Amino acid sequence: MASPISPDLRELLSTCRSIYRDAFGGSEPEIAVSAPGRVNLIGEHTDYNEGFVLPMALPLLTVMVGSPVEDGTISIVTTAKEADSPKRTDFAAPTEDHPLRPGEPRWANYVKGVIQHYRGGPVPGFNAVISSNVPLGGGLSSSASLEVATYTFLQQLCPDDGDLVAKALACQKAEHTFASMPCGIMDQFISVLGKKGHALLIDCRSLEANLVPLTDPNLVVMITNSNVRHTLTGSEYPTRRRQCEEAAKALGKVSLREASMEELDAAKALLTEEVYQRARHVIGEIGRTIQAAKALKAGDYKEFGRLMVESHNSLRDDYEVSCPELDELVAAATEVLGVYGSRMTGGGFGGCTVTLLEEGAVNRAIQHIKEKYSGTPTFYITKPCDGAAVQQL
Ligand code: GAF
Repeated sequence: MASPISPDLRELLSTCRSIYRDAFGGSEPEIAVSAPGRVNLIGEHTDYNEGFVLPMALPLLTVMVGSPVEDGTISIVTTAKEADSPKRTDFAAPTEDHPLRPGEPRWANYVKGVIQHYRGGPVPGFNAVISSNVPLGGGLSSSASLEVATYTFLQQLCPDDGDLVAKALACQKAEHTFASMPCGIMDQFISVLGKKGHALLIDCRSLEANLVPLTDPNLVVMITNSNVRHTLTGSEYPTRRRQCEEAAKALGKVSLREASMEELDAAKALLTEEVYQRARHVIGEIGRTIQAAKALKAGDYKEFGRLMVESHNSLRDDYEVSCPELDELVAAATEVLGVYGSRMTGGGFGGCTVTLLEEGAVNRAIQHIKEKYSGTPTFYITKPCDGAAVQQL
């Protein structure tokens, strides 16, 4: 039986349809797909070190509707307010001789990258409209949800072999090559493979995932958007990645996943203090993520919350990817009775925190955070959802 369509999804679909009619001569789209954003509960900056992560897919979605066309042109319209202009772009479907390349408008690069790296195909011309309620640049994977929505749309146009892990990898490659962001695999993986009622413990080395149930009605995952985004993200992420590779190399390891804290300490003299600290975060965080998944499975929310706070402190002090606003939000959340733990989530330098708390503490926590935070926060009370899906029009 099909699950009931959520009000948000209904709204996104109806926005897309009406814009589609306006943009494409009154015709109706034939295909509709959606792909979720994500929140990472723990395991930050571990994915590109072949470590573990524990994200869940969110009920925040990117929707894409459209139809194939005969003339080999791809025409896409976005409704994103924050997107650079123009909001419509037209280009020829790629061929071997004329591959797609990144360019302007920038928002379209995520779509073009996925078309270029699509594993089915050749991709024919098509018209499409995209709309999303994943906050852009909020650390909830708006880009991965756009990439995965695009890939899922292409699967309807010209099917690939249906390999879901390969799908996530192709979307990651699109982000590397068309958005110049050397991200790990977490965001694309969870947007493809998310499961309702579960977080996923993903082993980013083997790309295997274990389901961790999150169905206790007394337990709430609350996201708080700081509504700030510092411009450092773009340059600092590749630097962190390089520092991790440098540390692994000095330790004689393929990745920091292979290294223990004892090995790191023994090699301290070979590393700068900064690189040592980066590696200490990653090695500690990989261990914490495994422990946290065990705690969650056992219903030990206090232990899970303790590990969340430890993770935040390590991201703040050793990895240096937090910012005063995120620190304020975490400090305020952890002062509230009934809150198990809180931490920054995603790449950092702004965006969101994630807080685990008792159902009965939600109003109290929102009130307290609003009073304490120097900015204007936005709150999302969320449940784990399924990954990308084809939708009925
Ligand atoms: C961003 C990246 F895209 C992910 O791959 C991951 O590294 C995350 O930052 C930090 O955990 O979302």
